[in-house]
Amino acid sequence: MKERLVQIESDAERAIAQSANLRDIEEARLRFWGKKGELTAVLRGMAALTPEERPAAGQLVNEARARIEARLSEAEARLTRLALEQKIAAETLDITLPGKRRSPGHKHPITLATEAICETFLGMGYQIAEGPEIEIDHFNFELLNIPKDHPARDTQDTFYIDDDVVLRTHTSPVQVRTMLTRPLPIKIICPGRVYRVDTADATHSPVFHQIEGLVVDRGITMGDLVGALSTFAKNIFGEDTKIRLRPHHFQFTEPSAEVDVTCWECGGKGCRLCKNEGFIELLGAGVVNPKVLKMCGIDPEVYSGFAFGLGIERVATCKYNINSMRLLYENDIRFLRQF
Ligand code: FA5
Repeated sequence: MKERLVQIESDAERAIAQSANLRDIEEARLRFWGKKGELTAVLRGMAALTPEERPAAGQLVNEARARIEARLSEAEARLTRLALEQKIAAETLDITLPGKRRSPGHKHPITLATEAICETFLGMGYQIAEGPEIEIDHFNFELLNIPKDHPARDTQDTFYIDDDVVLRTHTSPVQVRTMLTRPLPIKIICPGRVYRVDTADATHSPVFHQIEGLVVDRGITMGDLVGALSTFAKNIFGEDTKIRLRPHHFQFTEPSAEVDVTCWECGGKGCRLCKNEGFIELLGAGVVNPKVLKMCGIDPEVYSGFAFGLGIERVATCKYNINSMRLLYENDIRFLRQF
């Protein structure tokens, strides 16, 4: 039996030394230690020994088993390390390969124009107010002195959700919401999206953006409106820009005006861009109608105000010399990259 054990141990040593991977080790373990393994057979053979022979034989088998097991474990650890090293080597990143270039996005011209306009008014002490795009008829029309069936509604026909709920046609309902909720004096602007049943063309879109302005305090006059709008126009279009007010009609301002700025292309001399007018129309404005103040709970004998509403797309197309509003919505990357 002793010779047999020496033989098994030397076979095991050779098998372990020849193992190239973990599977070989596992096979070696089975060969000596499995159910039909060589060492297992020797152990079974001990049943044939006499009780006196058994302890010494058992010790021999145990010692051989411990040595073989130690070699197996050591080889297993070495081959595991080797397998890991090979895996790491195979997965090494090739940092010399050129990377994928990601082009960083940038702001859309409508956002750029909105930010420029807001910054100008924030610099003059205005605060930003907000209102919902889904508005009730009461705020969008009625409290702005545009009763149901009034012809003034025709120019701002919109998408009705039901008889009383509309997609807002202008940012003016935020005037009403502000007057009903904020303490006086009021000095706000409100940028936002608005909706109208307008056919898309070079100067119109059914969904567009406006910025509303509202100032209510004691002693506010048309002069304050002119001052605020000239500062705005100079900041956005350049120091030499002048504004011109043409009489107009809005139900919620009295008097009302449409406000033009001198054409930045020709400086007011007249050219193709301004259709020889020297001016380009930008917004609607006026002194807040006392009726509106009253409907919003403000005493028109004590307080007065001015309001204006400008189309952001109009400012963007003017400021960045874009000849059609449609380009702002097509999301053509070649166009957008220019800003
Ligand atoms: C109004 O919307 C008034 N709420 C403005 C106002 C506010 C007047 C406060 C007085 C006091 P109007 O419909 O003119 O007015 O629109 C204002 C601006 O929005 C226009 O000058 C134009 O620049 C822009 N605009 C109007 N319709 C469209 C459209 N379909 N697409 C793009 N811009 C438009």
